[in-house]
Amino acid sequence: MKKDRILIIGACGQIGTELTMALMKQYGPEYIIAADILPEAPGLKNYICLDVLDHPRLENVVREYSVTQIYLLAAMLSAKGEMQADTAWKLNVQSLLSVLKIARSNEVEKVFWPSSIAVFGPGAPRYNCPQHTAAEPLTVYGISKKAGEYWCNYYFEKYGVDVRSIRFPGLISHAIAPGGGTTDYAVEIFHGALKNGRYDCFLEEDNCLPMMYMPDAVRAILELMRVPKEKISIRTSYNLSAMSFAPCDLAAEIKKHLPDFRISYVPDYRNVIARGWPGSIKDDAARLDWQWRPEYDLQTMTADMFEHLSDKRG
Ligand code: AKB
Repeated sequence: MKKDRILIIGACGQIGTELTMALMKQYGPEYIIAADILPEAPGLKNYICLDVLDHPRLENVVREYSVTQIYLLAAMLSAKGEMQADTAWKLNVQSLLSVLKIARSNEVEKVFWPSSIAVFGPGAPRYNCPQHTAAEPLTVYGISKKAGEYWCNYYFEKYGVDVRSIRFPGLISHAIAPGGGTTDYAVEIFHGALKNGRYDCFLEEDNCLPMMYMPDAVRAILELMRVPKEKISIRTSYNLSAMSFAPCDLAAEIKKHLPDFRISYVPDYRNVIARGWPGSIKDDAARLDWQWRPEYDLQTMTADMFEHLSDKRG
């Protein structure tokens, strides 16, 4: 049987850092090609510096390493995307089109690409937002993810490219800080709490959003990529849910660990972006098609974050 060779584009980013480790464990480090825009990534075997917008070089890498699976994680997130609209659009959509074309004309068997709750806009139900509903994104990032979802569906329907996708909520990780997202407060707050005992939150206290702890997100990707093709009923992108909370809920949970923790609210333009997104998500299709179940809730995620971050601080 042919061995899988996995190319991870954006291996040093928020999802990539932990997903690369998990894929190395699953397949063996020799089968993983980790790529990112950074000149080097100490500790990553088979690391290559790659600009995902360089189509000919990307295709050469896929051919040279006989890549069978591509995980495309390079993207510009919602908050930063509003500041750099053209760059965000180009990076988020052009990279996907490039990967889909390369997958189609080479022997790439599967592609993974993350979408986001940012595809939804104010027209979607605020709570228990279903898989199929009005998706009227108001950010460049959201528009790029919505367009990307339909490109995935198009390449599957028209050319049979086996591309799989998840609409992620805000992701929380102790391993790496996110950059440029609207949900980043949920990570920054832990660092603020441990370093200064306080945090100035850029969302209003009751601005509820769907969130997920990174170990659940990584497991979701691994599970989705293992599911037999015929079980996958959604070829745009699957809704996925784990927990939903507002900044005041997270602050209250943090106080259980650090009773003197103080939070203040200084909402900025990111608060407006978050108000346009659903506060919670229904993920019946993922539960039915590939038996998705989250493991972490607000309590267990918070405890685990403190355990890891406190270890790092010694
Ligand atoms: C962001 O805040 O932009 C991302 C997302 C919800 O996709 N974390």
